[in-house]
Amino acid sequence: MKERRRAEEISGSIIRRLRAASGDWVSGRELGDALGMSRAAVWKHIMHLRAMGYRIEASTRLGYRLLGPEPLQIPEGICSRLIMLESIGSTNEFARQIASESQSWTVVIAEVQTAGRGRLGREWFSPPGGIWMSIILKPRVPPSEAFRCTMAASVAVCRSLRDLYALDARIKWPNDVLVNGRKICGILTEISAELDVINYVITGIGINANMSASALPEEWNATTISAELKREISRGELITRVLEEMRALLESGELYQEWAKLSDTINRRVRVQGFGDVTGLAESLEPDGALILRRDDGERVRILAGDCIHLRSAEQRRLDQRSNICTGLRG
Ligand code: BT5
Repeated sequence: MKERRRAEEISGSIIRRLRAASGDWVSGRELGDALGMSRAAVWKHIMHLRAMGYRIEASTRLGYRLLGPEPLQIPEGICSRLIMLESIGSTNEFARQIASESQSWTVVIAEVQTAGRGRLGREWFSPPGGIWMSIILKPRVPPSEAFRCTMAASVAVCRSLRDLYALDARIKWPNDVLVNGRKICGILTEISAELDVINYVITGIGINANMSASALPEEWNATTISAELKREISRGELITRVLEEMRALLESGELYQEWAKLSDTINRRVRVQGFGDVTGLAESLEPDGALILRRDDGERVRILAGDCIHLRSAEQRRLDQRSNICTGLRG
């Protein structure tokens, strides 16, 4: 454990030095001298950084240089405090540790997460180039309304992706943003509360921004902004827009309506797993975040949380089969 932490510190220090050179070369000897290690040891750390997703060019004559991603530029005053980290286990975990003594709208952003997490302890892959951020909020609402933070984050991400890049972003209940049916963003809201008051809420937002889609396993059915647009974007601009939108949405009386409007889940056949396993038609969404599902036997159920799989409708399956037959004939 100690060794791993030491290795992480060295990697962080190499990245800081490469970043300070703004894309220029830094020799292996210079890095070795600064860190008190051999050039061979520096090379080992460079390999480790590459495995984490950093794009580092190496030349035996010139040394090393960092290729993208661009440093984040976020205007001051967008939040009460902005903490930018090179590498951290999880921004949500970091935020949790400082939450009690932090003001509402403290934002933590990391270039890389080494133990990024999804819901129920699942792993969240967080290489360089993505947007990994957590927002500490202290809303004066009962704990049952904490879901509004997830709502606001998902609507803010959708609107930003639509307005800035004309991407057809939609919300998959309860906490994903999809583009062309593929996951581009995941949201994890964690809360500390008494029975009737919220101490704090931490809303973690992970957006696959400037990352190659090939780094994401096919079975995740995921995509990235740069893969959709075939170009890289300014992450600073996107973060700024998401935070502005989110703040306005949390204060607006239209949040639930906007959230329901952007839903990709309504009117689909879905399977929801969590507390039980239910299949049926997603009929509507309620202001507290619940999904109303009509089961195949006609009974309506109200579900507050779970993993939702969009199933293809019988009609869609028929169309797909027909097009397969057509392709077969052509082939
Ligand atoms: C989520 O969980 O979608 C919530 C993700 C929240 C990530 C943010 S990043 C900043 C903050 N700090 C953290 O530590 N977390 C938050 P869930 O619905 O449980 O989805 C997790 C599943 O998505 C995994 O089991 C994988 O199948 C898949 N997955 C993992 N990494 C992914 C990625 N980068 N893009 C798309 N899918 C991914």
